[in-house]
Amino acid sequence: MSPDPVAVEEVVAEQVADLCVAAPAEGEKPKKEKKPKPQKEKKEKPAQGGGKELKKETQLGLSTKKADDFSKWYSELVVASELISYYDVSGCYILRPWAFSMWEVVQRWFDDNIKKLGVQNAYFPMFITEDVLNTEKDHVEGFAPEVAWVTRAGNSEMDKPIAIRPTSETVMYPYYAQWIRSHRDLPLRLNQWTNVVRWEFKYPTPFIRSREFLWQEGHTAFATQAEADTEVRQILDFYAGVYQELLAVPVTQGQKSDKEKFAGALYTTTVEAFIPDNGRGVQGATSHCLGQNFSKMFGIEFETEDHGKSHAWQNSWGLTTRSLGVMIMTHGDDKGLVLPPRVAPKQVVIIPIPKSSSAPEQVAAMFEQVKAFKASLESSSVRVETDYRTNYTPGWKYNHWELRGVPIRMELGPKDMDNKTVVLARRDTGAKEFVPWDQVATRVPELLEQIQADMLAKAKARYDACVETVTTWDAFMAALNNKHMALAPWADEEEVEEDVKKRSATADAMGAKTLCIPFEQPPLPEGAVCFASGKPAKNWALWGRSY
Ligand code: 87F
Repeated sequence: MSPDPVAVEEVVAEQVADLCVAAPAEGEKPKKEKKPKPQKEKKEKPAQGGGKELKKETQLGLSTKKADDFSKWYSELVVASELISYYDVSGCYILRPWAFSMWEVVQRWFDDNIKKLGVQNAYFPMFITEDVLNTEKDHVEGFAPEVAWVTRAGNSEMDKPIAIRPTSETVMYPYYAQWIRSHRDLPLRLNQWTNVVRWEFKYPTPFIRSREFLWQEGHTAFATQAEADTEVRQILDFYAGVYQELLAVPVTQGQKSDKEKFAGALYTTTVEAFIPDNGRGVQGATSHCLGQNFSKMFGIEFETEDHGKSHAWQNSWGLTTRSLGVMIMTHGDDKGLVLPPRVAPKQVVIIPIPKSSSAPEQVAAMFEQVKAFKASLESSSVRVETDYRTNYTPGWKYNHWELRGVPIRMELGPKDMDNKTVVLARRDTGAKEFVPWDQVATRVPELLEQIQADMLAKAKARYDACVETVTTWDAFMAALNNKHMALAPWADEEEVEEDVKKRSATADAMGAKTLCIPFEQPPLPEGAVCFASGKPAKNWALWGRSY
């Protein structure tokens, strides 16, 4: 049963109000954690039938436009579309079935692909002793403030506090050291699908930054660097595939600067997305080559074919539920979610529209026809929802399914029954077409593919329009303040990056960072100089304000 739209509205308004109180100015770090208020979520009352619906109809949907207040629009959207419920631990969110089933699509796709590479799934515990966590002290140091600890069981303080995994290098690698003895034990390629906890103090945003999140983390070990290097890029291609092929979100693939790479890694590769509406870059997923850094720390050593000793070459790579947030932000509009067909939990919603004057046999025939379409589409693996509810008007139902982002709405009214046609309405463009019954089974899958392709193309055009090629500081600042990214020649120096971050911060906007050094580099002109330091440029870097 769907919730009463009025009740939902009230809850949304309350939750958004809660959020807004705590919201710092854009780019500003909150000083102190706000103590979460106990949740006051109201019972979602089932809808009452009858004449009240028309009045309620006007209240369904979002009260904020994407262009007017992006972050308010987003907070409202994720709740109203039933993806998320807020929780009384600040920075934690409930993923409702509409969100979780999209995560399952991402999981299935990625899981199938890594298994083809020979990666196996496993599960390691979520608790880490202090001693083990400190094995990689140097790399954890910067992250230490985000590690959450269990210090008490029942009423007794624990002898030694136990950390909750923020990532699992230290959990897994002591066992890699035990399991890897000979070159015959390599490669070792494990992945786990888990939750992790990072007690961040930056302002939380559903999906994008939460204190507990879901991810996969892959941890692999090889005999040679060449094998490790190859895998880093294969995995990064899969990440680009998740974003572009499933979520219809364009990304740039590249390498992180030394300042932005994972401190424990030899190098870090990344897929970078961008939210045009607030001008923020967002790291989509990272694939690291750890080199021999961790194998040396954890003693992951093997006997080589010629009876020598060598430390293993390792990679680690992770993709989180943040990916869903990027997709929601990219495609959503003032009516709600716009879901790319490949991840949409339901790809088509069929809505029969009987007239109040229709005879019972006519209604029955119409409902039978809806059932037949559902069966036929499901037999070609289309995910179908049907909405037979009689206590809502067609308009209310259209709004409801638009809010939830279903890619195609199929309408079947009395005239369509006479003409043996249906109406197909696209969520992404609003375009409608009449389709004869005998063509529905072929037209719907074709249209879904079209929508998928069009959504990516549209997002790609917007993304590309947000990349400004600049060579001077002034042009760089103009690009940033225009909510764009800047592709700029630079000297690839950490000090310069720090300096740029400071200098590009303004009263109401944070400083810019390198998002990545794109793998696809335009030619660097002879004598090109760094836009920020004037020193000889080494490459083109993509810069932006970012999450
Ligand atoms: C937070 C607290 C403690 C990120 C942290 O990117 C440690 C860490 O090591 C930490 N936040 N990281 C880096 C994670 C590196 C790497 N781990 C496997 C990934 C992908 C999956």
